Amino acid sequence: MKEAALSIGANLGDRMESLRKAVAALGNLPGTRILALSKVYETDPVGYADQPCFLNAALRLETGLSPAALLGACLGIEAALGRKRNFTNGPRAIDIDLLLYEGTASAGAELTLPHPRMLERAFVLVPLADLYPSGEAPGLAFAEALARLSRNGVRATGLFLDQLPLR
Ligand code: PH2
Ligand code: MG
Ligand code: MG
Repeated sequence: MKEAALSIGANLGDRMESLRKAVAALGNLPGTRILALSKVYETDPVGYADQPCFLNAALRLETGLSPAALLGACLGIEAALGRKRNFTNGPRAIDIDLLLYEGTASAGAELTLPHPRMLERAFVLVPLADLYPSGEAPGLAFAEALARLSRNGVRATGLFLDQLPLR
């Protein structure tokens, strides 16, 4: 089994329901188990400002799937949950991003690991720090990057994905 860290986000429709369904679907992938879930944060949009706030969270899972298979599964879950691809950084019903996979560093047309923009994004690193409080994830030390980022646009909601029944 390999350990992976993912970021999930939603800013259209019932955002919490979308995150919950994404977690349930990830946990149902073959040979895959959710290990830990971050708190749920409400975050100001980054990259393209004129859109609703996001709910963001992060999770750790263990899986027998390869990085490419896991990425494909994430895209499939996004499609099943009604994601329509419109424009870069635009609004979406659900986004599932593969951040880290077992310390792998690789660059490809489809997938780069660690996720190439994660160290610039408080909406990724603040939830990730719930999972790795030391700021050391397998293959990536992110404590310094997190310390440099403003947390202004990232607010804890008091919502938790793991206290809700999964359907
Ligand atoms: N995702 C983006 C672009 N901007 N902003 C926030 N707050 N949260 C996101 O998940 C997000 C974003 C592209 O994937
Ligand atoms: Mg994304
Ligand atoms: Mg994405």
